[in-house]
Amino acid sequence: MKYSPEVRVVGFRTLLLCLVSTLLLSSCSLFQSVSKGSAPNKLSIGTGQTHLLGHFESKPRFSWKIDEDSTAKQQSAYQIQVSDNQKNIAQANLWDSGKINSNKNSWVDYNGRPLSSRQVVFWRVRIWDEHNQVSEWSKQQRFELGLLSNQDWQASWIGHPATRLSKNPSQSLLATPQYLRRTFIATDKPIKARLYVTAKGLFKAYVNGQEVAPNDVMTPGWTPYQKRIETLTYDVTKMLASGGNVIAAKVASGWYSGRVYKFTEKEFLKPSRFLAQLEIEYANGSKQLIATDQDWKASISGPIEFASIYDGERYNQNLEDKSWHKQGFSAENWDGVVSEALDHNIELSPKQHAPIRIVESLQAAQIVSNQNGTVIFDFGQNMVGVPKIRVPVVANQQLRMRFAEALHKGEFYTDNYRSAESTNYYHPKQSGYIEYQPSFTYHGYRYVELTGYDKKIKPDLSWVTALVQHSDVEITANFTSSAPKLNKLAENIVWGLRSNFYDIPLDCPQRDERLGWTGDAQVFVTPSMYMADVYGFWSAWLKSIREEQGEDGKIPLYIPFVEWINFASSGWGDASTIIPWELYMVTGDQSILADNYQMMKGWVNYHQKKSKNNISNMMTFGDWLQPYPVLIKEGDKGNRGNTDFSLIGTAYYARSLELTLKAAKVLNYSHDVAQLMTRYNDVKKSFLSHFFDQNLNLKQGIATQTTYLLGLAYNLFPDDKIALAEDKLVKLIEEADDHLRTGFLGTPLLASVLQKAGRSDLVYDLIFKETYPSWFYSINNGATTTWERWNSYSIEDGFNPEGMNSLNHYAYGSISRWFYEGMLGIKPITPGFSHFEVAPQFNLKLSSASGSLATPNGEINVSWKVAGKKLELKVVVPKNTRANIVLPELKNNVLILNGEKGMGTELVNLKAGEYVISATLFHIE
Ligand code: RAM
Repeated sequence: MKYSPEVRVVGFRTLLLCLVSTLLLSSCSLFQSVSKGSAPNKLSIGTGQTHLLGHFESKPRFSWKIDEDSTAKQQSAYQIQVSDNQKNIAQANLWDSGKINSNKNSWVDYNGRPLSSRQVVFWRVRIWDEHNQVSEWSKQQRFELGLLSNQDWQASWIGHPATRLSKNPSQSLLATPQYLRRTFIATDKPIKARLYVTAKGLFKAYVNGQEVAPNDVMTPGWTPYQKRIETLTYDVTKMLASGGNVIAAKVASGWYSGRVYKFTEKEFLKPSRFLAQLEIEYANGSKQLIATDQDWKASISGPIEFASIYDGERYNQNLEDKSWHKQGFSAENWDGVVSEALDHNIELSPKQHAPIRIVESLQAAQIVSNQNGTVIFDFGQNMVGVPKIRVPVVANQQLRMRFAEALHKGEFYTDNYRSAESTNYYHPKQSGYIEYQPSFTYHGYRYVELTGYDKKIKPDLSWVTALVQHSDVEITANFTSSAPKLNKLAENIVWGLRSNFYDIPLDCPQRDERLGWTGDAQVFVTPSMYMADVYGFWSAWLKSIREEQGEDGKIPLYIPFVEWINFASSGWGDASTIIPWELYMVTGDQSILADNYQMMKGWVNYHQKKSKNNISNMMTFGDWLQPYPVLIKEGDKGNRGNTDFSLIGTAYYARSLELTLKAAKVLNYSHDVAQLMTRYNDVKKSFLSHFFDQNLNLKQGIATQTTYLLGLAYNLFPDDKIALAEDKLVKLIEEADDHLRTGFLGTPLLASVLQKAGRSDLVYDLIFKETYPSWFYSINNGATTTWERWNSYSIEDGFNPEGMNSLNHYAYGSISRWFYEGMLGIKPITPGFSHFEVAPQFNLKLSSASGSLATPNGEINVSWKVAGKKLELKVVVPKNTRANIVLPELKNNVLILNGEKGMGTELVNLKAGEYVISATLFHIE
């Protein structure tokens, strides 16, 4: 379908539409007097942090935005002042950047006196607009650094001297959780108190019986613990009293020494350790330090008898003493602790991104069955977190909580949890109502089943609330359209994001896996950036990847690495080049390239080691879970698809070289540029000659959609062969009755390749396909998240019999990238969207679409409607950016600008403002 629009600009909020070619650009500025503009706002530091306690950088990066109501459209200069004195910020005793002529408004490096641990810092910024008019100063932003190095710690790791082991509900023995406490006297009411805290394992900290951070869960999160453990900083000033105080914690093994895939028994037995440093300041200037040391008491006889990430928790009310963390409790029966010195080679550093938090609570939607003392609650949404229950129980009658993502003919379907028990037990001491929410486990579920409650009382929806947990990132996704099923898909994809952004990017949140699989991550990074504020999340995980990279450049399959599958895979390890580059394109932050450049180089060298004459023989998971695989060997499940493994490896080798080359260019590493360029061209040439004949037929093996997708998406075909490759791809799609035949690697490439080939209509066809394999197929079969397999479940045939069958995998959610880049048409021209394109792909399947994309400069908004032959498009261009609007066949049309006729071939370099464009669609094909 094509449109021939007559374009008419009918209105806009902020003055003019610069409807001209680049030549006319200079006449496009606004000849209006600009009064002192309002101050810049939305200040943030680091990778966008606005939570400013315990910051991790000694050299912070500063970002801000131009106020939306300001008359300024562009920034021409900025000035930053940094001080340790709020009242005297004008003196900027730490740093005054002076006036810097630049439109840069994010990720500006601090360049002043070195900052140190605990330091309290104030900063502000002002800007000059396009007419050199200076703004007011922004409000000051205060931030405080965490403990930046191991030297800042006087505390020791502590824990119970003995290890008690328990099993139920897991098949594995695990060290039981520990309870720790210490009393101390505060000489006065503090004016400031900070708790710096972490664990080898998981912790929940308390001051005087009060939970320090009730919504923070599973802290400190998951890093390569043998290299680095993150620490958290909390303000506990108000929790402390003059006189006697208690600081306490409960700790469990978590990812540190709990069951993670198949840790060896030996590692299960390693008990957790706790580290805390409470630093108190008094009005008279004196200070007090309470650190974890020999003076603490410990118990392994608390109510949480068992806790495992995969298997659940066991809680025994008989062992509960509600005052264990308060004053007045006698810890006489508790034991002394062992204390262990800090490890020289394990870095302690402040957490780089928001912890996992309870972000929402959901009410149960319905009770789906209630038979023989077993009741099943349906939350209507597959999700991740823990339940909070308030349930009537009978003394000494165990209450059991099970979880499921789906029901199968009314039955609880838990097969796909594999060996993860995901079951909680509560042993009540007395009859009556109990309240409970697990502390050290999490579940991926939609349904909760309770057994063992007081049968005399009729189950009630209020018994169970779902506490939704994920890394506390802001979800910005707001794509919507005239097609309800498409909107449902968009919603499901966001739930996939919410479910799997669990301190690290997980493949799935429910079975005995839940690992940071690199392949899944590289296909979802960009869409996730369009849907949520996840830059800090990704850049923190990249640090973990760097730490896990082998000396030979090898990138493990999942990060953090635990001993299970110990090799590298093409398409997976390439996360190390793809993610930094994609993040750079979305944010414009060069430091993400600088930080990861050595890793990128290491990985392309590893590719080289795994290649002969530029042709890869690296292992690969292939086009994982491609539908309709042709089974070649007996017993083969076809999980790796039919795209030639060596072709995949070589394509990724070339892609990683290309991205490393691009990074070297941005970073001005000219020596590397020359070398990488030669290697890249060589691999490209080999790719073509080794795998394809003159007519782009494969020399051997099966030609798949992904074969041509890889070549096209990664620019591996020469210009004069692109059209031919596109034809071959389209033919393969047509042969599949306009269905995709792609797995994890091919699927994310479909939309952009087809759009480039001028076949956005085919992208729409694929997205709107109702039959297997397609996205809507899952929705037709009741999906509320994205599935691991195109056919994980069908109403007709039930569950896919394969054990590997997650109903909450984000990988196929990669299509959401095209909701933003295709349907709305928003793509960066320059990194960070300071210059971007809006080229919406219209199609009869949609009469409207709208949404926004958050960029470092503010939100880009696009919405369009098509009614009959009338198109109405609205675009909001954020301050300090420029947009090109690309409409089909625009050059044939007379344009009307501000009521006046104007000629233009393109809508280019449009400045900040709101643009409303009407067009007539002459003919629709
Ligand atoms: C599965 C994971 C993941 C995938 C690997 C190859 O077990 O769930 O999604 O990347 O295998």
